[in-house]
Amino acid sequence: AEMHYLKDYRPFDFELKSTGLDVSIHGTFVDVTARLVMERRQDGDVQAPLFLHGEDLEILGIWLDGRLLAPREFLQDGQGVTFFDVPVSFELVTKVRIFPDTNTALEGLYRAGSMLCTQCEAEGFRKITFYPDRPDVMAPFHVRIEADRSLFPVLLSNGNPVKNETLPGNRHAVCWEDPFPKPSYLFALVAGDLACQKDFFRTADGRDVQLAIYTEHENANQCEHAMVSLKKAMTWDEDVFGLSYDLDMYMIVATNDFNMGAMENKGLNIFNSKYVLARPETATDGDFEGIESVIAHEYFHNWTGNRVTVKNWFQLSLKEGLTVFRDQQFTADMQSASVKRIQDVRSLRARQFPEDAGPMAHSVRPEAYLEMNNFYTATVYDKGAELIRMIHTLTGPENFRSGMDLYFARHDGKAVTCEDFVAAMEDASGADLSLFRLWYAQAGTPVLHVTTDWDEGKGRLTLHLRQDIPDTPGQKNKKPMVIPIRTAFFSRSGEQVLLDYRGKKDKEFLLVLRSKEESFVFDGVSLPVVPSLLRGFSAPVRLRIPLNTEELAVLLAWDSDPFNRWEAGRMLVERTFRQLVEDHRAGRSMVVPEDVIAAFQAVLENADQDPALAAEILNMPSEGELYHLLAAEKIAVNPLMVHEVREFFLDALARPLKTLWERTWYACRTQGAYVFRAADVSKRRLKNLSLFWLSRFPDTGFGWVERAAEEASCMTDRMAALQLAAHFHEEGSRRMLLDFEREFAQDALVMDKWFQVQALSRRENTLARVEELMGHPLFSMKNPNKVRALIGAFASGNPFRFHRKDGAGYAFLAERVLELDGLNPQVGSRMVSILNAWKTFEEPWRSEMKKALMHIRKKEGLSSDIREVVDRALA
Ligand code: BAL
Ligand code: ZN
Repeated sequence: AEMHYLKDYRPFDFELKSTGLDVSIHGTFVDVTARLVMERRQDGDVQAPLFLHGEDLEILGIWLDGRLLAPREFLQDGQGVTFFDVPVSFELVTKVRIFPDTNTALEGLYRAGSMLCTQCEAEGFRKITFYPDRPDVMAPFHVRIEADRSLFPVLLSNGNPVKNETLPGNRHAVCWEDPFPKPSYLFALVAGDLACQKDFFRTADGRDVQLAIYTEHENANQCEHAMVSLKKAMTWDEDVFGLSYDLDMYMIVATNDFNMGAMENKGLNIFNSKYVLARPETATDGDFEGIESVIAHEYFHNWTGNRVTVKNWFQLSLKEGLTVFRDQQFTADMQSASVKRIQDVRSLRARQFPEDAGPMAHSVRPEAYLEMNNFYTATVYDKGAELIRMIHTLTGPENFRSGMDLYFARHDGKAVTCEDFVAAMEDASGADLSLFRLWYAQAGTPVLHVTTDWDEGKGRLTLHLRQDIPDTPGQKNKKPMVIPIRTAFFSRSGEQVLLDYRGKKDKEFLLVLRSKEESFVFDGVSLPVVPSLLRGFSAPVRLRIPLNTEELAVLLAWDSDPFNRWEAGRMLVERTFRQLVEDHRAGRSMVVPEDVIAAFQAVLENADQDPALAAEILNMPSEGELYHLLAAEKIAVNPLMVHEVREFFLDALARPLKTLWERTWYACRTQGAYVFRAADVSKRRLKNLSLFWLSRFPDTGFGWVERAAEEASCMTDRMAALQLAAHFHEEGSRRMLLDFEREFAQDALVMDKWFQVQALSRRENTLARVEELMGHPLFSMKNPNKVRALIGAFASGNPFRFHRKDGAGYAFLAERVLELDGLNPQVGSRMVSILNAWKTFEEPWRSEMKKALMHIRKKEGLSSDIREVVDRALA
């Protein structure tokens, strides 16, 4: 593999008129015949040879306009095949053999249990056949699949089925036609013995679309929630964006062996079964939420991604940022909008901010990549969605909708760029987004510094704003960006006050910082006010504003923006934590101030007003989140110290609230059968948060956990109790885990939870237990869900036990990464990225992490996926 640069982009010199595939499935191999009708583009290089990508393909024959080519008439290497002499218009037929059974990378065509399925994004199609495997080459597909009828009764591909054939020797074939031209990354094929749940959806213009969810037979009864979610998503996209589905069929296939969450192949989504299968006895509220949002995300791609696709992979955020924004809006409408926003920002800070501050930092539209699979990142997805959200804020909802309409009117059926999207938004809204474009090009999280100046005599308040954008690898001395800042002010008694800004009285303002520094002047400020800035997290920046405990308590209690209430709570905790860290380092005794405790006590006392929000506010930062907080302030992380200080803080906060937590636990018990609905979900969340706090008391804690476990009647409550037991009680958890294992040994997804709970245990012997669990008959390094549940959860979800001072956690991870390098480099690359933050740690952690990275780098023939990450981490 070699580096790819955005600046080197060139259009393809040929036009692909149509693609015909004939896929013949046999015992241990599959033969793929591709028929490509092509024409040299007159506006291209008329001398250019024809290059087709192709990897790990055994050539059975190549025909040009019906003539079998001799091997000297083309040149094959590890990347593909080159033809130096092709006519202006021609038909090229290639026949290759591939081996899905030995494909452990789960890219291209591979075996997943008893079925065969594909994953082509980004560059997997080249492992199926020779092809111009780039997203700007689009063609209508005609696909014929032939296989044994007993082993593979179901044969699926994109579009509509047009023909069935019965063949000798118990074989059969199905032909599929996809009339919408598409790039190869959206191709899909599934063959297997699958159960199907059917339904239909009537579009706004009265067409009936057949809906089908395919699973293995034993999971046939677990698709109802996915189906309901799909219909909700289809309705929402019509209501909110005027977008209807286009084909006659929409199919989803669930598989246990999948690298990602799901894949939006045209008309035939393939899903990690984690995002399809659910029933109350086996799935948690989080699982139900995840299914609803991923089903919607993949469905929304049909317009943002498939109908309008990307010109090259540097533009990935064009479809991903936009589609994440759309699925966030959808979830906000279906569930609690404020909880959704809080959780998304929390995850942005936990995953994207560190990425933006680390060795893999890249802009939302990256400039270069070695391995494209490494750029399916929090930056491209989640920061990308924040960029769309800022455009939405800057233009307003109506203009945003007009911009979307214009975007589809201009670009339907085409492969375009992020720039095309911004231009459509600009043209439809009249807004000037020229400076805004820097967000696509500049990496790094801007820091927004705010100071206030109150002239009591004049009744004038001035906000001084300044932005700093940190240097990132390959990018220095950045230009100021456009930062939309939703702003309001509160009196000390919690009223949102009316102020004058540029001659206009209002209660909320959209301030837009466009230069390095700017001051904003408000009049009519006769009494002291507390500023509430960046409401709803209106820009992905780090806000630095000196508010004291009293001011933060006002916002925590009274801010009319629920996000900023939560944010005030966070600021309060972070300030307290930093003070405790200083005390700890100076050898002073630590004290949590009374007024901090009182502020959170007030939230808990009023929790019934908005249980969902209270549960978010009272859910304290994890150790991992506190590492990021310190790293952002250039304080080297000492995991032992963070643990000790956080535990001290939690104890200090738990003690005075004990009876309140008990009362809350009782008050949040839901009656009757499990229903996945927002009101119940938030009650369960607050109840299980109560249990967390109660479980911390050494004398009574396990009693509470046992009691909660006994009366748990859904998986959400069971898992909450099991996790706490696994943290705090060796004997008790052993028994509960054994029972759980016996009950669910047959259910792969539930067993993922069982592995994960143990990997997350805060008990001292967790690393040894994780190593032991690798030998469990149900664990497999070949299954990405299992790797994530055990190794991923331990290394990224259990920082206290992973970041051992002796480096044993790192050495363990390095061995797993080397193992994955040979099996599944994509998953291996995700695992090794956990070490990217090594420079933010104190000694000896820092050196131990570096040692693990160097050990990995020593391996010869390291995959490009893992090599790219390790090289950048050590650069
Ligand atoms: N396109 C890869 C999976 C997704 O983002 O939907
Ligand atoms: Zn996506």
